Amino acid sequence: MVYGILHSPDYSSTDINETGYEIDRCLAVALLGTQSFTGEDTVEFHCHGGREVARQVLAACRKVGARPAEPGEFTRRAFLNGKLSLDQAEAVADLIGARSTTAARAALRQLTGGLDRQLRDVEQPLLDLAASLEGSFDFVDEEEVEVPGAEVARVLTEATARIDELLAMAPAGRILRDGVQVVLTGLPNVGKSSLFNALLEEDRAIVDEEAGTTRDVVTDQRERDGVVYVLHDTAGLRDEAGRVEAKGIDRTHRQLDAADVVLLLSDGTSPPVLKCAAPVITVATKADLLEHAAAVQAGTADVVVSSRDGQGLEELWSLLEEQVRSRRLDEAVSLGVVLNERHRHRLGSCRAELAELTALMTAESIGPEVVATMLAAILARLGEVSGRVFTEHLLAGVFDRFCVGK
Ligand SMILES: Nc1nc2c(ncn2[C@@H]2O[C@H](COP(=O)(O)OP(=O)(O)OP(=O)(O)O)[C@@H](O)[C@H]2O)c(=O)[nH]1
Ligand SMILES: [Mg+2]
Repeated sequence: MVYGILHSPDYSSTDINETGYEIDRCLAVALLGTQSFTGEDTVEFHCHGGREVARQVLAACRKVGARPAEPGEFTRRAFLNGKLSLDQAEAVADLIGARSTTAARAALRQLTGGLDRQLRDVEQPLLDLAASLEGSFDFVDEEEVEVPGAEVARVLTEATARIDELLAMAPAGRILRDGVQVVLTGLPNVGKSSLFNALLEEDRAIVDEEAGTTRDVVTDQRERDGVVYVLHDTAGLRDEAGRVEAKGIDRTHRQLDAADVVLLLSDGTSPPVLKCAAPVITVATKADLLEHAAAVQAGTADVVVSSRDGQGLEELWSLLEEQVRSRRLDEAVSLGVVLNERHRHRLGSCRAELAELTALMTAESIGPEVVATMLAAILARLGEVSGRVFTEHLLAGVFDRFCVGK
């Protein structure tokens, strides 16, 4: 580590005014050998902030042969030099992009090997089995090395169960990365925008007594206990809507398809029948106005709220938090397993291939060679998740989403 004067590169004399000029007084840190992030020799300049100094330092580096790094190049080099597995490299991007304290904590756990450890737990028994099978047909003439079918079946079942455990944490991964998608829906005028504002504690969406006020989807987010909730206020659902409102209602339906949780609001009138995959929390609104008939109807709702005086809002948050807990968020964070679409897809294929092999073994007696070949394919697929097996195409898909300098 050196503190000193950084000169422009054409400086070659003790008299700085002769051929070069002083750019900054800064700290230079040389990280030599394999201890750096990338595992290669690295020099860092810690200069004073501000665009001009940084620009000049970069220009000076370029003059002596340096070039700007490609997006994700540092992390790609770290991966290629064996400093990180592929899922750890992805955790770097997740850590940078983290939108909440919980997401950052989970990404850091993944970066320190969370998912990698879980993957090794799936992989190791399969590798051991592959080795025993290899033995069983290598030494067939010399000594009897038999791998009983029951043992093969046990290892396959165990691997399938472990993959299922990981896949069950996929929704948590998405929530950590993108937040919990909460869609408010119901008939026009039931108080969706009012509740949206109340949950955000901000006067964000237009509220009016006229039905059909909200046309477009209005989205905003807030963090609660380290989790990001992305709330979507939508156009009220009704059949007799005008042209523009009908377009808004189309958007409501699209939003419902992408929801993690739906809040179905009603202010005493019967709520519309919804077709959506996400769990629905029924919310009786305008509790401060409830008359007897409405109050009876409210009794069938999951929660009764008033955006005006705030009653029921904490209870509603508790129901939302319950939904998050059911997606195994705590477990994903503590294990450092933040699955993305790539992991999910490949683990899903692995699982399907394991099921195919298990079914084949049950249906007919197949030789150890066939099992070994299928096992090798499954291990290769698993290796793609961690990056122990990779192609240039796979790496491009991962590192292209990084920003420059990471
Ligand atoms: N007293 C009372 N009035 C409410 C409450 N929530 C909403 N309102 C009123 O109900 C009317 C409709 O509220 P909005 O929040 O605009 O309803 P919306 O469901 O978003 O309506 P659209 O966007 O038209 O579908 C407004 O006049 C609000 O002031 C509440 O909790 N208590
Ligand atoms: Mg509205």
